Amino acid sequence: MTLSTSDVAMLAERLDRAALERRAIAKITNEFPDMGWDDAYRIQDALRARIEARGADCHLLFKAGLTSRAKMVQMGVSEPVFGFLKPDGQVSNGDTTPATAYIHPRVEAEIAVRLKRPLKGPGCHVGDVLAAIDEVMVALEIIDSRYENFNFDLKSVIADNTSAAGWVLGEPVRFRPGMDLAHCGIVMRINDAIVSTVAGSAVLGHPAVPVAMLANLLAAQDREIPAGALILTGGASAACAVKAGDRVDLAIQGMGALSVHFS
Ligand code: OOG
Ligand code: MG
Repeated sequence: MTLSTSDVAMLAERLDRAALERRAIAKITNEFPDMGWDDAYRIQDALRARIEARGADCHLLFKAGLTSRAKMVQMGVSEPVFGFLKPDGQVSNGDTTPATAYIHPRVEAEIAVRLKRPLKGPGCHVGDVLAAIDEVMVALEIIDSRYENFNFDLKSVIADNTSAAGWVLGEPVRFRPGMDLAHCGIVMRINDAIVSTVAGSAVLGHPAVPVAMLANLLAAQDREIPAGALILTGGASAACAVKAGDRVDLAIQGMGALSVHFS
């Protein structure tokens, strides 16, 4: 831990403003190269406190990111990160969202899970996660880094709440034993052209793995993933830039499909 409480507050405000004003900023590690991992999550927590002070309730909305090899290669990093989703970022399935609501939006094909019971680490593993999943959903995350040219390192992106901006969910599907989240096919199309075909196992071998990692990370702060939590498990393939006029369709075997349009 190297940042003072006032630096943490100042950086959270800088990132919050950049998002509100849709203006990209330099990555914060340029100015604070010695900041620690704990500092990065302290800034993210301060950012969440600012957003919740405006009336949003984020306590059931979690996301993992950089959980597939394709995403890690695309962003030049080697470890997953965790953040939260903003309630007002949700776009209904089939709806239109203005491209101007973002700085430089990209879409990601993800599997989302909803828990029926809490998950508490340390020692949380895939078996615990599978026993706790109530529903699974097709999910499209609309990420939007607050950093210029989507250029960041892990600490900067954690502080920036892992580029969280928008999200779209398909219809919830009851999770049944035997439902295979690793070998299900995932197909994303933009304007009818296939941009990715991948399987659930692209996400750390199984999308339940990042959920267990999140429970274990929260345990270090004596927190848990509560019952009822929604978790986006991370892009299974590289993120794709989108612009006004684009239509995105995402289908996952056994879970259904969703679509969203950018105006
Ligand atoms: C960081 C967030 C990544 C995912 O699903 O991998 C993420 C980024 O790539 O901007 O949400
Ligand atoms: Mg994502």
